[in-house]
Amino acid sequence: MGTAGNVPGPPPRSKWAIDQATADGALALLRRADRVLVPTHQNVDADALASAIALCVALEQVGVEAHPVISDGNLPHSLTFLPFLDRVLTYGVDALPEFDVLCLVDSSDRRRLGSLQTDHPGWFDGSIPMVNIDHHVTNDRFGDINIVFSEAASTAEIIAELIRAWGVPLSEPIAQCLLAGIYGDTLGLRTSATTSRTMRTAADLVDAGANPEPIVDGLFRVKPRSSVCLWEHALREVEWTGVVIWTALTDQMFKACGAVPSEAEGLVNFLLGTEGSLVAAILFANDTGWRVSLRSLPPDVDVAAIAAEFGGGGHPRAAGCSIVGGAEEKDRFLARVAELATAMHDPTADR
Ligand SMILES: [Mn+2]
Repeated sequence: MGTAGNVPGPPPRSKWAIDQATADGALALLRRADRVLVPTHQNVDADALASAIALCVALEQVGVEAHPVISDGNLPHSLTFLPFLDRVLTYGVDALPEFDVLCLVDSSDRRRLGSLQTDHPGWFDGSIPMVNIDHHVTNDRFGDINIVFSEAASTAEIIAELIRAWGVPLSEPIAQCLLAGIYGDTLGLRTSATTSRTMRTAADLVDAGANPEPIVDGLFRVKPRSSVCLWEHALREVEWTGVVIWTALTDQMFKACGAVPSEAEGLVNFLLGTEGSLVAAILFANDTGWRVSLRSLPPDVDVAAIAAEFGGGGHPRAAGCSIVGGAEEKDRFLARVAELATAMHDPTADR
């Protein structure tokens, strides 16, 4: 296949593979458990929750009792289209059962678990066996068994492969969950992390009975009026430094609109389409300062590396961190992001 002009070719084929002995070892550990807890990261997204649900349903088919748990107690309205939500426990709302093994999916580290982890640090200190299934490049491999592939575009892709390795049949609800996870992290097979393999896995899931339409509606089309209200407020406050386009969201804005933080997730991707910007940022005001969501447009700007300088992490094109302090710390942060992004970016590579 030729490429026209200076348009780069497709990304290299994704070659990651789950070692059969590792898959068997994970299943053996999970089978030894009386009960497994599968907590999601805070600000749960489609990939995290759908992967947790799919994994628990698959485990049930091999006789393992496992429960997905929303660790920060907040189920985003946009995820209510997922199947088997009645099986999901919400921390702080539902009583958690006794458990003896933990399986973390889509969490780069244990601190990502939010209030579940801060309320019960002893559960995550290594005394309870842990399986770690993830695709974040910043994953610190905290598990007793780690199934971590940063080349995978979503954790759901890894779960699909793991279920295959375990020989568990791919039922229609499992396929529906996994396709939702893939669509969630790839924005409907559109991000640069999306490989031909991601698309093949998605096609296999459709063949297994998954229906993309309710996923596209649920994730990208249908939104509450409160989201439009929040976007209206956020867009009015947008500032553009030339390199960084950003806006800040305050509690007052969320209150005025009756909106929740997850309703701002699409906004950062919208801002990223601004010509001339390298990085888009949304700053969520909190008690100690700001929680920041970062996205990069050019492939050579690695926001995971930028976020890491501020104690955060994520993916090269989508990452997050926190700023402690007030307006001065915020301005210093934004200036540093601009400086780092400019240093990383080769303008001659623009097309
Ligand atoms: Mn993910």
